[in-house]
Amino acid sequence: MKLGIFGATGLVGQTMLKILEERESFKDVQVEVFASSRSKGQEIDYRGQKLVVQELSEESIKAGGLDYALSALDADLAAKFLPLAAQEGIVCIDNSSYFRMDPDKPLVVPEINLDTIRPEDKIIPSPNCSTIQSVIPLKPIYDAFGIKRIIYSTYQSTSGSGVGGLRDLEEGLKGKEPTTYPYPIAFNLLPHIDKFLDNGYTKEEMKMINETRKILGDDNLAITATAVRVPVKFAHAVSINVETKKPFSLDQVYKVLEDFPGLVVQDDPAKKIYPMNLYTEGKDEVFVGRIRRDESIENGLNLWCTADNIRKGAALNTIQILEKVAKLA
Ligand code: 2RA
Repeated sequence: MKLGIFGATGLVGQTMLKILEERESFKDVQVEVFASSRSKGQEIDYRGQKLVVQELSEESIKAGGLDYALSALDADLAAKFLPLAAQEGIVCIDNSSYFRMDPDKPLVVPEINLDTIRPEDKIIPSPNCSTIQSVIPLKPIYDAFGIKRIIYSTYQSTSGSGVGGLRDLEEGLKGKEPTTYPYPIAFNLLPHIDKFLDNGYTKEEMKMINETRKILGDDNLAITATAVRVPVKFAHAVSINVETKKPFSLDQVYKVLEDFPGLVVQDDPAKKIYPMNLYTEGKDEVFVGRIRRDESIENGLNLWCTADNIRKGAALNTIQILEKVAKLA
């Protein structure tokens, strides 16, 4: 099996390679790395060898003989290159937003909806980072009690904006002006992630709303979201307020969350145990805590969840999809 990493030199591409190295299932897979012409010829260490970065182009895709690709390309480059790769028969797992809402494509979180992938799918989109970590605790609640309404408030780390976001935080702490964000992120919060749309929401907020509906398979779900960038390097947090259709007990909620794969309940306020961004960095699981009733309505529930946005929110989710599609796990 020959696997290409598209966009191998960025934060997500590098994390894909790190996770592939960690996973026994990929030890016999031949890996090739692709990026823009700026990175051509650069060498990347992988399993004791040096991988030479190739320029991603129509020619290199045609000549590559790849079976699968993990793509960490931006939406515009994914739009340009993935259909070409698909035409060559390469199955592409895509981290970009470009194909996510295409009604002819699935939108996959392996713990939830692997069954939506059809054998003929050549481009398989992976959701937005903050969506992935939110739908994982929501899915068992949806199945057990039904969901009427969701209110998301996100606290998203600067790595979500790539190296530029990390640099703005680091340099901002030394008093330098930002170059990625419109305002300083050091000692500040920005209620602004991605572009503003005509309805006053940002694209990030609408991604959470639309992608959640698609993954849970419920177009009528009432959802609202506020997405905020916070001065944290890695891991996003999301405060989730849910109104369920059926009544629940908190014991039932704990049980369905504890039984769900990829989810860890960290919730003991008396011992000051709750999920935190700092301790989530580098972890594969989604963490959930601060589980309590929203006492202002009849069937209301509050959750706080964290996940490493570059791992489960991006690189790891695509790799878990690939493992299933290529029958490696
Ligand atoms: C962010 N959701 O955190 C983005 C990354 N895909 O900005």
